[in-house]
Amino acid sequence: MELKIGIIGIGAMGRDHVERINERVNGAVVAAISDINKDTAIAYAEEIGATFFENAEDLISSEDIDAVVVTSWDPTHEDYVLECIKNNKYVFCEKPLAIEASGCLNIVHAETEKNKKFVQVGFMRRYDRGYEEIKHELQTGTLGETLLIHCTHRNEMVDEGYDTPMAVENTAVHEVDALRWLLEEDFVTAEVRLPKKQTTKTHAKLHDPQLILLETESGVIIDLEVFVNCQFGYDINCKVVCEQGEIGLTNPTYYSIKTERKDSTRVPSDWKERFIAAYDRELQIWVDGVKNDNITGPSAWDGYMASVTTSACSEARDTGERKDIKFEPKPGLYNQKLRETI
Ligand code: ISE
Repeated sequence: MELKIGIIGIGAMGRDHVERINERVNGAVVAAISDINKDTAIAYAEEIGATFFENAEDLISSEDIDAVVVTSWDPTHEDYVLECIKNNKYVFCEKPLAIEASGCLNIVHAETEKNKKFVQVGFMRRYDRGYEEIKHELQTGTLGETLLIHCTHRNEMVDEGYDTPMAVENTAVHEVDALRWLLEEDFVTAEVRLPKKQTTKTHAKLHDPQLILLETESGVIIDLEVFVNCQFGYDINCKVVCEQGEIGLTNPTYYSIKTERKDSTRVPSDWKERFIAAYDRELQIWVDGVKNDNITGPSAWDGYMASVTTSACSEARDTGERKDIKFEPKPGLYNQKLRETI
């Protein structure tokens, strides 16, 4: 049986997922779309052979739609996800799950009331082969205790609409989730340093770069450089320092060019290129999970924890102080075992 998926929001990420589902994911098809830009959406629906719904709520409740993907404007995520839960429909929602942690909590409560997980959040790094290998290595424990983690999250450049808080909420949020998942523990404190020296390539509303420091429950300290106008490409690094060695992410690459006494490999242009395989696996595993009535990816609780942590980072940045990260008790529904890696 082919899973009939409805997608709300057909901007760049929405179209990327349409292509992915229709061309690379097995067992699913995009059967419907909805978007506030009606004319563009109607034309696009025709092009891909999907039904256009003017009203996203009608798409969600339609009997012809088995599951929903939300890639609309961030402030609309919470309502659409709640609507899906109300209609007992599985929903894959791009980050952020909601604008505020309280919104994520509304979703957590809606799920706990039904005692079922309907929501998966689009934290694709959990499906990246490199992160999976690191997690696997950590689980074997052969390198001893984890002590420190050094990360960089660099984007080639961002537009003038991108401001200082977005570097945390939109960008660093990926490390926040990936590292919680890697270490299987939560963060307890957050600190943000805004270096006096900034890149001349930054914009009026953006402090670039920023340095985030997080500490976990067991005492692992993470330093994360967020540098979103680094100019040379999309550069994601993660080095886990253990008692007896270091485990590091490498950029996936299949060739190098040697010329003029230089040996070079490509730096990806953006996250869609860098994490293409992770996005594909993420949606394939989600589709399989929906069909088996058991989704195992990043949950609404993970969306909430990411939001609580990034809010603490924002507060730390604005006050210049180290902030404690406080969160609600975790409902039992979210204690179910996560997907095994690799
Ligand atoms: C973007 O929204 C993403 O999700 C990317 O993964 C991240 O690297 C980028 O900084 C964000 O703006």
